[in-house]
Amino acid sequence: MSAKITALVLALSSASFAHADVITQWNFNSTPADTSTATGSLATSVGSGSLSGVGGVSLAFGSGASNGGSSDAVTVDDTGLQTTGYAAQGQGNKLHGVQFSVSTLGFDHISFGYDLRHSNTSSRFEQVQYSLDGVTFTDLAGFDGNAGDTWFNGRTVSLAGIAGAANNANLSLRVVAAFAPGTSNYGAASPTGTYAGTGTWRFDMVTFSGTAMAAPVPEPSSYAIALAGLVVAGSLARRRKVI
Ligand SMILES: [Ca+2]
Ligand SMILES: [Ca+2]
Repeated sequence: MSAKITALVLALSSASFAHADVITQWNFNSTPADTSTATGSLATSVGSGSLSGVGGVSLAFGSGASNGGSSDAVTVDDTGLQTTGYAAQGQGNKLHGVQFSVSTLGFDHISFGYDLRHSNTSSRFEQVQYSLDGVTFTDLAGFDGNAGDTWFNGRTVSLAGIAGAANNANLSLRVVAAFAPGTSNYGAASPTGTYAGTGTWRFDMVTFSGTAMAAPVPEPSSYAIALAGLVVAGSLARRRKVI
């Protein structure tokens, strides 16, 4: 195989193994860093997007490093998004939490991830929901935060199988407090705790990832023509050497 053909084959191979890119991320840290984890930023740290409390949940800041810490690599002034003001026991199932909205234009194989610290009295169960239009939300995955004052890092859900999540100008994900499965009540994160709407969830490293959509791929017949052309060129070159 000539060097030209080898190069072309390698180029075609690498195109089909594109890696995931971070589309948007929030690390909630102050920019520039200051001396207080009680101050932070709601602005994205990578890409663009917006966030908001859902169902009257209030937003503030708290340490991203306490209680074992989030996955944030920052060691000085690591802040998380502190949330509280959740529903009273037995009320508002899946209606209180935080919403994150981004554009995934130009990306497919979308995934969503976050770190979450549950306080002792916060809801043990999280429901992740998605919306393709910012209006109608659908359950996607649930998680169990079965310990209080504890970070659960690397929560990840894939939207690769959700038609319309890719290349979407208005994709929204919500993480909301959910009743314990099969019941009409919230569970407390701490096995010895009692749920209260004043409990807190603290987010960090909220991340949308995806794979950059390739430019239109040439038809296989185009590859064949290109390869044939190189083979002919290669054989002509060899003939000239023989002569
Ligand atoms: Ca700060
Ligand atoms: Ca942080």
